[in-house]
Amino acid sequence: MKKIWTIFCRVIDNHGDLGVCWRLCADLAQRGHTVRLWVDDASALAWMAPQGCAGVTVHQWPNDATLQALAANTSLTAGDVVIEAFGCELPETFQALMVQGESPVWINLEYLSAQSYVARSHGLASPVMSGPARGASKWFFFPGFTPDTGGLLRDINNSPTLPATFDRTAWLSQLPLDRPITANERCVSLFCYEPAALPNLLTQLSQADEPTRLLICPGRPSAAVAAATQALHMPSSGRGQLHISQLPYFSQTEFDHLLWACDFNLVRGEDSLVRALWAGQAFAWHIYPQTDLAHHDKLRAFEATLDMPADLRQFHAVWNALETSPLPALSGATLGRWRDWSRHAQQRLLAQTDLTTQLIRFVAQKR
Ligand code: TRH
Repeated sequence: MKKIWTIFCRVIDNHGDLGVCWRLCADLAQRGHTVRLWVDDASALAWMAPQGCAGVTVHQWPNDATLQALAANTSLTAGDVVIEAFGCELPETFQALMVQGESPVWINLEYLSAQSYVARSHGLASPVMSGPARGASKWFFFPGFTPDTGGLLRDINNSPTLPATFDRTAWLSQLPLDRPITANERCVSLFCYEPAALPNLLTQLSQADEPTRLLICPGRPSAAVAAATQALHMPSSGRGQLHISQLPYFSQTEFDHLLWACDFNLVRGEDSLVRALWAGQAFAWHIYPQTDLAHHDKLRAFEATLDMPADLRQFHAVWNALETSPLPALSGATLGRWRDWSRHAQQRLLAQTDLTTQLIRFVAQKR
């Protein structure tokens, strides 16, 4: 049965909170559900989802007065399902609305991790101990990489995997770049925070046997590359075998195409990691760094769960500053092996039920 879903999202930093929520909203809507997204900063949707999505309405995170007025004047209800993304606290007035009449299923959608606590905690109930919804229960829903977790977002409308019909050359040739990409250049996309090994990567690529086009995403990656080229006294467009080009912000759909088109994708955070897995090209992950270094265990769990090859683990150790040795060399043969591993991981994950399907089933059991 089609349902009304209410999703609350707070943008903590970067683009992943909204990126994940938007993919979920659009996927639910494309399956015929009605979705209301309440978000405190929707500005990134202007480039992430410029066309919007039929069935999804976007609202500014409400204050209590707005909610009270809406409830009084428009008979706003909590809907059938309420998702609190990444532990963002729901407004108290909305919580009060949720306990009037038939209560919606209340889901806390958590961050993605391959660590073992995920399977243990997925689907557990958490009693609400205080506030207007005291006595109600919310349910933990954990995305993950194994069948005993909530799975990964894999939207039904946009093919997340590389289709045979995708024309890589045509797609790359329409990019607004400073210089067209030539047939012999291999393409590497860069979406990262500030990796300490970035100068090492630029130096290595500039001295490699094969020419490389490094395609830099805007924002933090672009700033990090500017700082690294300056420190290396390298021209901002690269030198030797390396040519550096700046990318515009893409929609999520076009961002996926970037990952399909490149020979090696340097991704970060949560959503772009999942999309790199679906793209099935060689990739490496810059994990979101945490001050208590909790991301070290998270990274190792990911490597172990997907049975990552030793030299790619070594690349990750250096790229994520767990080690300070030079990065493994990115030869064509190495990237080819990493691509084979990535496709194997992709096939394994495609055999599992996707997150939205699991979420819909979970909700049906709870209501
Ligand atoms: O931006 P991120 O670093 O987000 C992070 C992580 O989610 C992290 O786990 C979380 O704690 C932190 O945010 C708050 O990386 P991520 O998750 O890959 O999100 C980026 C989103 O931006 C993703 O949905 C893809 C999208 N994107 C585009 O749509 N177009 C673009 O041009 C670019 C560069 C990104």
